Amino acid sequence: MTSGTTVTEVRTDFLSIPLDRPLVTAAFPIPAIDTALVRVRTRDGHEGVAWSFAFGQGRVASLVQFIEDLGETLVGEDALAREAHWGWMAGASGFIGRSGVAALAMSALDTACWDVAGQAAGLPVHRLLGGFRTRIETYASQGLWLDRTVDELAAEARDLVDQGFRAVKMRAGLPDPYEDVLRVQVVREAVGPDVKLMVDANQAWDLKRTLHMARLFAEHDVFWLEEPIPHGRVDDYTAAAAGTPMPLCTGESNYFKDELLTLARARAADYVMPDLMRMGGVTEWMKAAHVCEAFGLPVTPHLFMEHSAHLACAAPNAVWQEYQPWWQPIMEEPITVRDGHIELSGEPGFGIRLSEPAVAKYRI
Ligand code: SMN
Ligand code: MG
Repeated sequence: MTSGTTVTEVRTDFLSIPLDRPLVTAAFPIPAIDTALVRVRTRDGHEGVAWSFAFGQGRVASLVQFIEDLGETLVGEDALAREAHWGWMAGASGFIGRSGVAALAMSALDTACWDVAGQAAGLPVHRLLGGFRTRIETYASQGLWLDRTVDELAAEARDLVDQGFRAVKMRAGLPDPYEDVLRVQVVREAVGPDVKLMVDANQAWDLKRTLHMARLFAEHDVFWLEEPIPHGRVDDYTAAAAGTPMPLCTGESNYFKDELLTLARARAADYVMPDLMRMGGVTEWMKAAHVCEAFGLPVTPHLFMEHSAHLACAAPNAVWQEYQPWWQPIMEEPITVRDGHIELSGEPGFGIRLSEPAVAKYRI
């Protein structure tokens, strides 16, 4: 049986979206946002839009190939059968490993099907999924990278506050711990006492260094300390969560709800940060959020604000959508931030309208 939501085409475009200057974290420098853009088209003319990305065109080429391979199996199927597709894609990926490129591919396809589901229902995804709220607090994550001088840090931080952000995230993880502390102090002084300041160390430290740094940062009122330790060291995260004066945030590098369940059971975080790609899309992201809810843990979505803000508005335990405008250049209309919140419209699906000229410009 076929219906209006039967998939007629899955189209994948390979884009490289340039950055003004490379992003520098403790993990690696990032020259451009290389993206696999997915469009799932259906008989009734719906077009579900989603994407996954990686750093490096060779890696994205393999992602595009994986998406095309899994995407072919959706053609002729009902886009609304999201659980069935997710299970099938996970099963088909199991032999080579479901995390990594497979999860990223599943994420774009699953998320695009959710966009179709919203369009077909005439509802924005945040209402389709739960409708807990229509706006979510956001923090600026687009600046304050590790390569900035202290003068640049101060100017950038002030500029973000002038743009209306009430919370900002900076990076840490330099070889000299006192340089990190000085930079945190500079940003705190630049933003003043009323703006929340998150610090992300991108897995640069071990447990001892984390405890030491956290004590030094505490003087500057750090709202959360993010991913200080390699993400798989759950025992060390448990010790860090118990021992750092400020809340600990982790989860962006973990895959699927099972790994977030492990973190939750181990009390290894105060804020859990599920990443849409590493969850394999909306279907699993929401389950992961509910797993965390069962442990009384807040979730804070990692990146992908165009999609994840909907999930944050649907999940009662979600807080703080990361504001990262990497994909704004391919949108017809920018995301609205008002009073430090991302506000969602009532448009069906994710309400994403792509700028075709921009997509054509960045296509490689
Ligand atoms: C981050 C993630 C991906 C690329 C650069 C930086 C960072 C974040 O960990 O949480 O935004
Ligand atoms: Mg991070």
